[in-house]
Amino acid sequence: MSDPIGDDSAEALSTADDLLDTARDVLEANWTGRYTRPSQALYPHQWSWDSAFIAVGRAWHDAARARQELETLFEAQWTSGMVPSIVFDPTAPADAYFPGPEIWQSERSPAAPRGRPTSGITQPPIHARAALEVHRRAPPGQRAASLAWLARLYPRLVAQQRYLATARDPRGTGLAAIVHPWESGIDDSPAWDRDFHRIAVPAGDLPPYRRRDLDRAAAADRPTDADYERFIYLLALEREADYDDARVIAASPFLMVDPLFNAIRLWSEHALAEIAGLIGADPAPHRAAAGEIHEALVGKLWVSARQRFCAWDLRRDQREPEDTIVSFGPLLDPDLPPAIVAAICRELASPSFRPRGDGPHYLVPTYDERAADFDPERYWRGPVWLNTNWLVWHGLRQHGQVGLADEIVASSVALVRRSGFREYFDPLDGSGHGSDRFSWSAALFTDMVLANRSRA
Ligand code: 9WN
Repeated sequence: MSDPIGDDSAEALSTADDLLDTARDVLEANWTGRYTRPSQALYPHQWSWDSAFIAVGRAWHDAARARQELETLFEAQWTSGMVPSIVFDPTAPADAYFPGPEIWQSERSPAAPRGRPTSGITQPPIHARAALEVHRRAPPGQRAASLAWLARLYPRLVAQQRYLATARDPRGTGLAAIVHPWESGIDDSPAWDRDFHRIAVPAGDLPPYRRRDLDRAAAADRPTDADYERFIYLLALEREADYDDARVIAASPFLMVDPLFNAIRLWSEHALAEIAGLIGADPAPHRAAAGEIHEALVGKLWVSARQRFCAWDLRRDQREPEDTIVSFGPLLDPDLPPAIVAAICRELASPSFRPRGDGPHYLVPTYDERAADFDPERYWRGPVWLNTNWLVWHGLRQHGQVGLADEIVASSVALVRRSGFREYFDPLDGSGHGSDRFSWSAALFTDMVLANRSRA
């Protein structure tokens, strides 16, 4: 793309059939029989929000597996309601991923499922929204099975949301806090650098470990060793607290309110209201919960002097100023005031995220390209990811911003055409980074292209 908005969306979509076939192959190859691995080499277990994204894409051609994907994940839900970020696959080799089950030791928590090792933290609660999308795509002959599935999943989805609204909101702010950057799913984002980089790992505190990700991906694409050490240190503190939420929150040096995480929570509450209507439950509590999150998002995370949503470091009561993809998350709120929607769209179309010039450019970078530490290749510190593209695309369409939304689809198609179903992409030259044949890239590409074709 020589021009950031030059690719013709209609043409890109009509010529994407070969890529849709490859996307299907990727999902097929990564299917284990019960769930889909994010990627064969780098992520050989089940990840929480990956499974939700994957189910959304799969639903277009294999509704039964899409349902199974989410059901498998929720089998490992903790009794607290928490859905763990990783469910470990006992058939994967022990050295397949670090940190593995022997490091997490989820069995230390009485709330963890017995005999099913998981991580001890969560990920963004996109699952209710994903379940609704899966149901909407059910072929007519599967409507009854799909409704029965929704009815089975509903109490689990409600428990997941209730957990976040209670255990993760100890100060009653209306917003859920995360205790580890991995919980955001946007792990290494500059959005919380100021807080995260203050964490000094005491010398000799961590036993030696070997990063497995660097065996399988380029070091320049992955988090630095210093950041990785902080990730593992936080994990160790949470493990020491036996993953007891009150103790973790009291001990964690990282306590962050992420606008994207909470916008996803809100979006899922609206989805739960719709699901409740479909299965004969009461939608009202979900609409009320969404309303409360809306008030808190706008009241506490919108920084009018900066004209953007900012992450909130709860420990220091500071709004983080970095301009990242998480600031666009609240577009998922259908009740966002038009003036705020307009401000977000201005930022998305600004030189920070969509520079106009002679060189190629692809949407949407995950960090302000004009920031001194913008890095077009490193994990969450600049590259385009297809899951954040999908979320922003949904948010824009919901607010009638079809032009910008179509540009995101066109960029996504152009990136995949150029580099395949990579985990993330350099917004400046479109090169692929991280793992290859990445499941959510295949799934969400499928969803964006097919939904756009049918304007579904
Ligand atoms: C840690 C699986 C996961 C995604 C996250 C992404 C990355 C893991 C890692 O991979 O995180 O959970 O080892 O880097 O940041 O969003 O769910 O695809």
